Amino acid sequence: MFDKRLDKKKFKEEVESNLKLLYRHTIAEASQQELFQAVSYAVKEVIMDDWISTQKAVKEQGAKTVVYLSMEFLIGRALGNNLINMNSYRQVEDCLAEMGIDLNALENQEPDPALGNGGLGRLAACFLESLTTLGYPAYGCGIRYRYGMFKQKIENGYQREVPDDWLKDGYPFELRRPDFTQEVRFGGTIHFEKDANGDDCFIQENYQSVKAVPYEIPIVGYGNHMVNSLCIWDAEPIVNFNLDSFDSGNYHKAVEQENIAKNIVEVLYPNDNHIAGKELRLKQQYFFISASLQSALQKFKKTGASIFTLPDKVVFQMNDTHPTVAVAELMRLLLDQEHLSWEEAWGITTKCVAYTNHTIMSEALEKWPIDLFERLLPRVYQIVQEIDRRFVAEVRSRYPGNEEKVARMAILYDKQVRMAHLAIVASFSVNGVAALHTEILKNQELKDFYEMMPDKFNNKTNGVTQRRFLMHANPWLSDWITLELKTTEWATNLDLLAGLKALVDNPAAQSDFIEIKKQNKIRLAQYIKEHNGIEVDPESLFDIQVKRLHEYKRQLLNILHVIYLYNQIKENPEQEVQKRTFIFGAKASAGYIRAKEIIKLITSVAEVVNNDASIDGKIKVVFIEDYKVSNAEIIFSAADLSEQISTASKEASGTGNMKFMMNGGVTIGTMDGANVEIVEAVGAENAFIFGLSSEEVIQYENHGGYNPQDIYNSDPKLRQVIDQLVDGTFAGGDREMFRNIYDSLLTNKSGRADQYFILKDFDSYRQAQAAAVAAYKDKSAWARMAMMNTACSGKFSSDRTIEEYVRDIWHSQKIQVEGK
Ligand code: GPQ
Repeated sequence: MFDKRLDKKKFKEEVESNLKLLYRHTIAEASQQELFQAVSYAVKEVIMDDWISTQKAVKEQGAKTVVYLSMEFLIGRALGNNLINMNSYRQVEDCLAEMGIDLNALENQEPDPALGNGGLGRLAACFLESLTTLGYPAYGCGIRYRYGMFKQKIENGYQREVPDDWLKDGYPFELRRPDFTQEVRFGGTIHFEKDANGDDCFIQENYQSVKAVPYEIPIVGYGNHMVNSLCIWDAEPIVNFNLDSFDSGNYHKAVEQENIAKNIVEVLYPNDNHIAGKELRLKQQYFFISASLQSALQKFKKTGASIFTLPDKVVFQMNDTHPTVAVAELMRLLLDQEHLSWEEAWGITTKCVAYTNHTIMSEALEKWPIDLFERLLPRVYQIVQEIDRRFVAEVRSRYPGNEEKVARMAILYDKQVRMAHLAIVASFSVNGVAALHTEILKNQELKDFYEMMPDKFNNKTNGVTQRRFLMHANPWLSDWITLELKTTEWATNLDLLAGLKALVDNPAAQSDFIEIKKQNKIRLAQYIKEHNGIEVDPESLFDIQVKRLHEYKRQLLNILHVIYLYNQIKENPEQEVQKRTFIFGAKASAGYIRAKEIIKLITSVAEVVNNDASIDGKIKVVFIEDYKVSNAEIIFSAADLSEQISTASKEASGTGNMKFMMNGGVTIGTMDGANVEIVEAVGAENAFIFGLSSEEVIQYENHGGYNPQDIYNSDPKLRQVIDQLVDGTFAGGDREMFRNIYDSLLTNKSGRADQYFILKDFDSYRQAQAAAVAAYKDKSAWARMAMMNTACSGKFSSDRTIEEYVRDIWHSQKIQVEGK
């Protein structure tokens, strides 16, 4: 169905005219990048009409708007996905082919806007896409980082971080909106004066301020003409040089302001599930929150409605604790600008804000030193103090004499502001991101809060958009699904994939499925050849772990198991074994030393294994450089086995697990996060589950851990693997290179020995791996398993997740947008 406005002739003319306007070039003269820009502008031209219509419809229909506040939006490339969602991908592909242009090559010209770290940022992007596809008015608010997530280079086996200058050629899909500029103030001193009416009036002096300028990126819904916006804020200095009359004082002030503005949005902190606690990070948080809330209130006030109806018209969903200063900022605006009483302001705020928790990792829970917080945000801090004072009084009256509880629950405690507590106290909804995670929040991490306010707590199991991760990422499988189901409806109703269950025993369907997987493996093998120079065999079992590098995600368990296999193959050279390719992709936070050591271990094992002629290519190890949304799309579709092996209880949900599943990857994993629900959906017989349960892990943790030495001493093959970390086998004879990893597993030099239960779970993992390989031998049985995974993945569409948020939290309504 070609979007009728994307008339071929007109489209071609548009591309040519864009090339002329932007570059004074003809098609023949244009570079690939110029062609990408010209084509993107031509596509944007069409999007614009729907964008305008959507704005109009939202206004006219007065529907409630979801405002998704997030420090991260990992949106990935836009061109291909916009075309998919406009139902025009194939037509534009043909049209460009007629002009001698390869759409796929153009897509590779697009920078991959990496305004996020990993799962949390990607979830926000999937949510915006699903909200739009489902017809709900929504916008995301975030930061227009000058440099997003760094690019990863692997040099000599080590990760090197290279700045991601994603804006260098200009980003065609954004729109600068200077008329919606806001001022954001930091620091200074505050006092109150009486105004003419005798009311307290709040005065801030000697503050620094910056201009927040929004850029909007269109979020295109699938086949419904709806276009929502992602609004990302840039910072600009507030004073302008007046070249005629500046004295040196002004000059310095101007330069200073320029620097403050530049610094704020300079770079995304590359920490995932970990808080660096830097002042600049708090500045970033307040910067985009203050701008977003001021702007939301202005928009609302334009409608002329009473401020007391704000909760009927907007809901602010806080993506983890990063945006939770929103609680106090909304209070500030209602108190100081709208002149409401505390009770009135609190009544409104607590009906407008909701909080999603994404982790139980204690190092990820944000706590700001009070002195820093107060210095940077003096008025906001006063408000937090008052929220805390009232909350603590409430806890005391509910639990008289229980000062331990007060200490555990207070917002301000031990010279720190606990952002999660601020969020929970103010929010009308607190949700976890998978059933198991929410249970752990209720029964462990947030137990006190759950007991005091049980009604706030709810679960919203994550999901992912099938438009990007199936339709765009895996066109072969998508076409086949459409052919078999005789409809494209699954694009917006993923439960329909259940219809494929009828085919899982059909030999013809099985061989189609195998052939599609093979094509995807060949595509990935080509990528690996081009980017890593490693030859991998598409007939081998592709075993893939791609995600951020974190000890709790246990890439270390995976690579230790690879070492174990390597040893077995070397010891038994005659034995027939399944050919396997172990593929990793992971960025480590720049300051996370252990994570970087694990990358070096993986690349070092790869070096040895891949170059050992004696094992005859039976196993290969590949570390894919610079794992990001764009290459993720070709990775998920190529997996036979999906590694989801976090220490049980640690992975809140995981979303990569869902992307693999949709594409027919079979999970090898622990009963953690959403794996639990994946297994429930697909059946335990169609996954390989191993390891401690979350209860067992928590039990051990509550009793100081366990003793890995016992396992080391009783399992000689595992001991051999661990010893190889310090005998130079994978380090060119260097016995120290992996000493820290070795120590972390066996001693408690730096914290608990084997904190992530790698030795404890090793044997069970080894067995699960062996079972997977045995199952893979039977091609037909494996195809059945893989097909069952696709067929049962309906639940993991972010459309389902969004409908649940709407039903239980947001209570917003769909709107209709008339296409032009
Ligand atoms: N997650 Cl707190 C991140 O990606 N970054 C973070 O800073 C925090 C959480 C992830 C979490 O680890 C995954 O289990 C989830 O699937 C994901 O958020 C989305 O909820």
